[in-house]
This record gives sequence, C-alpha cells and structure tokens, in this order.
Amino acid sequence: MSSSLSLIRRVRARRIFNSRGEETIEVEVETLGGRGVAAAPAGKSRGKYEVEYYPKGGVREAIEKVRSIVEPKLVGVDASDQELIDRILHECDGTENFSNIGGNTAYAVSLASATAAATARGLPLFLHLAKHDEAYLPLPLGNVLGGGKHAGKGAPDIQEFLVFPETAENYGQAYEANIKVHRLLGKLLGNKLPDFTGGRGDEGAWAPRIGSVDALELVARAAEDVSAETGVKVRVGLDVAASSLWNPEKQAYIYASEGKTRDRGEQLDFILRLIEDFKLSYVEDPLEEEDFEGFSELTSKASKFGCLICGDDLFVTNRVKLERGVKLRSATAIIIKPNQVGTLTDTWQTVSLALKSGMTPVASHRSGETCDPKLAHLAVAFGCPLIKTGVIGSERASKLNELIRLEEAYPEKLKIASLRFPSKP
Ligand code: 2PG
Ligand code: MG
Repeated sequence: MSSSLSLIRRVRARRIFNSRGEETIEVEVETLGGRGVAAAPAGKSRGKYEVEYYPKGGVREAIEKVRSIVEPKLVGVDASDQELIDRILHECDGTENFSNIGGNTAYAVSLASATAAATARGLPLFLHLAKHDEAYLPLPLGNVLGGGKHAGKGAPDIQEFLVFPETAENYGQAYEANIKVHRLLGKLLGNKLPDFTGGRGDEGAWAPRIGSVDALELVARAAEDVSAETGVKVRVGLDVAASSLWNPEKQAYIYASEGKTRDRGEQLDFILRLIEDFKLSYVEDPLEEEDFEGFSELTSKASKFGCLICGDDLFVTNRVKLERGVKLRSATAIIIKPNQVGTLTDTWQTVSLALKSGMTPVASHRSGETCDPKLAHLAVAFGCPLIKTGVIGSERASKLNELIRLEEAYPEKLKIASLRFPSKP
C-alpha cells in the first residue's frame, strides 16, 4: 500500500492557540504526494498518569525539537507505516512519558503523518486508518451543563452533565437532539434561577450556580421533553471527574460548591443513588484515579441498572492501566484521548484491548480544543460507538459536522452506531 508518494520530505511545527486561548502545537507533514496538518488539544482536569504535554520550555521548545530532533529522523520515512512513525517518535523522545519532546508534539506529528499518508493515497483519514471492515458513526455524547475545573465558582462540583441519543435515523438528527436539550435546558435554567446569565464553561455547557442534584433534575427533564418531541431517545450521564474532588489528606471527596464532604463509601452510595434515581446510562470517573477496587465495586453494583461505568483519569488511555482494569472488572467503558498517551499506535493498542475485553471505547475531546475535526475520523476508524465532544462551540461542532459529511459521502459504508441499553428498572 505504500508508494513513494507517502515518503516524508518535510515536518514543520508552529504555535497556535486553542479554544481557551492557551498556546498549543500544530504540525504540518509533507510527503512527496501528500500533506497533513494536525493540532493538539489540552485538558484541564488531567489524569496524574497522562504523558507530559511539552518539554519544560513549553510549546516553543517543542517546536525547536521538532526541527532539530524529529524532522531529521522522519525525512525519507514512509508516512503510511504508522507503527514505524510512532516508534521513531518514541526513540526521538527516549523517556517513558514523552517529557523530552512532549506528548502533544508526538500526537500532532503522529496524526499529521497519518493525514499526509491518507492524502497521498487519495483516501479520507478514517479509511486510511480503518481497523475494521464494518465501520459506523459514533453516537455523540455531549455535556449540556457543567462545573468542576471547567467553570467558575458556584457552578456544580460535578464536572459534566451529559446527554446522548440512544438511536437516531441519521447523524444530523442525533446531533440535533443534543443541541435541542442544550437549548431547552438554557430556558429551564433561566426560569428557575433569577441570577442566570447564560454563562458557559470551557466546553460550551451551561455553568449556572446550582447544586448537582438540582442540575441533574433539569437535565433529565430537558432530555425527556426532547425525547418526546423528536422520537429520539435521549439518555443522560455524568462525568464526575472525581479525582478533582478527591483530597488525599482528608481521604474524602470535597464538594466545595455544596459545602459537603463524602468519604469513599458515601461517594459510592451517592453515585449509585444518582444512577438509580435519574436512570443514568453513563457515569465517568465516579471515583478518584487510584481506586480501581472502588470502581469494581461500583461497576458490579451498577450493572443491574444498565449504566456504563467509564474510566478516564483511571486509565489515561494507557494499555497497561487498562489491563489492570480488565482483570479487576473496574469499568465497562474507557475514555480514549489520544494525547493522554501521545501516538496513534499507542491509542489503537488501548482501543483494541478494550474492544477485545468487551469494554466500550469512547473517543473524547479535551476541554481546550481546536477546530481540528480529525477526532471524528479516529473514532470511526477505531470502532468507537460513542464520541464525547461537547455540543456547542465551533471547536466541538467541527468533529460532529465532520461525521455528518462522512455519512453523506459514505452512505452504504457508514451507518449510525446504536447502543441498546437494557430497559431501566
Ligand atoms: C474530561 C475532559 C473532557 P479535560 O474530563 O473528560 O471533557 O476534560 O480535557 O479537562 O481533561
Ligand atoms: Mg473525564
């Protein structure tokens, strides 16, 4: 499948800015007959075991290292050999956690190389990377209300209140269902809260001054109303991002906005009660990132409610961490954020283990994003049935609008995914 058209002739990096106004890296790879550009995102509620994004000198030092270390090693290499590209990136770095060249540098080079190879082959990125004969369009999972590290003081302690359509006839309908929930929720918040300004957090979700349980009540109501109006069943979920709430000295979860403290057992009971009371279908990071055993207990107790328990900070898209989670049955889903591990090959190794183990891989954006749409292609190529990428904001819409385009271009090949949940008690 390789040809001289995909031989790399140039690698360049530049500094651009993400949706939060932070500097980030964009990389351009040129082959003899192709070109690819990719930008890296950035998290704010980051897992302790994610790779380092940049060398100590930040984006500028990363750019310099692309020039002095990475480009000389990649020129002449075939960009369609992704494993080789990614192995060279590891060799250029020489550390365990990409602290030399930066994980975001590696990610942008890895993705830009894949894109250049795809254009050299005259293929869309998802087909160039395709790991399965049958591919489908991942259902959009997006936050409509949020707090935690993504919003200011007074917003809920829980980071994300999420919705997703369980099934839909086409991608536009699926995406629009989430948009309708976001819009209706804005109205409900305006009616309920006299001081609601319409303020939003880092990912475009509403960021009102409201307690977590009250917020969940409104989100559930908005989801129900939109389900009834559209005929698309909209499910509700949470990203608790519990590592952000965890205080290791006090051995407790601190809900600062609500003025509450919950120890491990109380946190577990609280989450289980929310799952039951609000018929939740998805809960991400309900406990802090070291507590694999607590995750196991929750996963087992939540199984009768048909709710996915998803690890984000718990696994940091890392295959070794996932192996432990599989052994302990810590979760039924895993967040896939390629820049948590650095390269497409590392990412695929984790996704493939998840699929083999019956775990649902959820391709995910970061809170600081760019308008780069390629996460959509990765989700399709790797076989992720869900893509978590917000609802409102061009940097979120860029991924979902790309899925609308792919559906139109490949009507026979790409059907919308469906996730059928057991009926709720
Ligand atoms: C998360 C993400 C994305 P961040 O916790 O899942 O929503 O947040 O990118 O800040 O880690
Ligand atoms: Mg998360």
